[in-house]
Amino acid sequence: MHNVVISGTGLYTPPFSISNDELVESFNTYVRHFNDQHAEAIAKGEMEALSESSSAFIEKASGIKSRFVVNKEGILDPQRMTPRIPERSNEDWGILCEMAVHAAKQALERAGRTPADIDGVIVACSNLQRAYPAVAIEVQAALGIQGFGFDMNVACSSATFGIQAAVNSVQLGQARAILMVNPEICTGHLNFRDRDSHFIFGDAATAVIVERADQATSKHQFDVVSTKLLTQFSNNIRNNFGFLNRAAEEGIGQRDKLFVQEGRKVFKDVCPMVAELIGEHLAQNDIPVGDVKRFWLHQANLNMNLLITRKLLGRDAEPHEAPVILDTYANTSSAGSVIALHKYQDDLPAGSIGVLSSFGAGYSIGSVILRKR
Ligand code: CO8
Repeated sequence: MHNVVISGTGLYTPPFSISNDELVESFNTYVRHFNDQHAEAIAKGEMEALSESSSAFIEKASGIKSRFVVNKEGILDPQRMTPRIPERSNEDWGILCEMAVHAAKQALERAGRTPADIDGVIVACSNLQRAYPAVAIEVQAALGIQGFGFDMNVACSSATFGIQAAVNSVQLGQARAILMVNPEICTGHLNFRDRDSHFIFGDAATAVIVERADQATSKHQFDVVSTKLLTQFSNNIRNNFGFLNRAAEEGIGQRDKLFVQEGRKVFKDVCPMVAELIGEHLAQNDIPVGDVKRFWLHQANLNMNLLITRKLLGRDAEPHEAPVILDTYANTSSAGSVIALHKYQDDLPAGSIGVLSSFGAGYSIGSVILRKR
């Protein structure tokens, strides 16, 4: 078995940002229009009036101030409220592939590697663009990487599960190095007409190079000390979109063909599960929680992260102990914790222990213990 390191990370941030105020203005225009259109039915009590959204609520409930998106005008158009992403010819690289390649190039550069050094590609994300061919194989072709590629989806935990799959391949000698990428266009799955969730997600892509420790030369290395994963079935975060929709004439509406959740239940269920899993994982590796210099947590909700670190540390975490990126990126699903890792790692001294952790639909939870080299 080979020892394994993460030798480089990369990030692609889309060019457009939407503030809470912009998003709320578009949502409230839609609400006013809807209520005007249905005024009679609402007055008769046959229909419920829609309520407006508010920037103050969004920031207080989630910590989110803005989000990056691949298309802004389609989302903010109250007549549309969906990103406008034109279909591309099969001869052109797809948009997920393009985002993945941007992030991958930065990760390769930080790892001091070229595509010739990589033996496999894993695309791990929530928001896969099509059934097949695998986006990973497209990324492989776009970068000129030999070997194999496959896609996997474990919702928000796709990156930590992808890292474990990459680590296993390198440990076993099946690959010298793996590129693990997380291109997420969460806005494609988001119902911007749903007041409870219209503010939650943004778009981004991240990349991680996982390679043999004895061959790594990068200045940005972390030993992968251990990985631990957990899944437990829940319907509290769900999206029923899929190819079988067209085979079910009875249909049960469109709402559940986009992201839906019971946010309160998710919050209550997931926080204790995450704290327990990370605590157990550290104990199994004889690492006192107090020795952890950084928690790169999944970036869904600031209050969740504050609660999880408080449960773990027995006190409030200092901002540098659990860096926040969701204020400007919102929830970018699997990319979130990797964005935090990418942006907040260079200041750590050699020997520092950090934990990368994701949590989300499934439920699915991942913990990756890293030691700076
Ligand atoms: N503006 C103003 N008021 C609002 C709004 C709004 N936009 N929305 C709700 N309210 C009101 C409600 O009506 C309610 O009013 P009342 O008290 O009078 O009934 C009040 O505010 C409180 O509402 P909630 O209880 O819903 O609010 P919470 O405090 O629970 O906050 C959150 C809502 C922010 C959603 C919170 O519950 C949360 O973050 N939960 C955890 C969610 C989470 O982490 N989910 C992870 C999902 S991501 C994942 O796994 C990946 C899936 C794949 C990606 C798909 C891409 C799209």
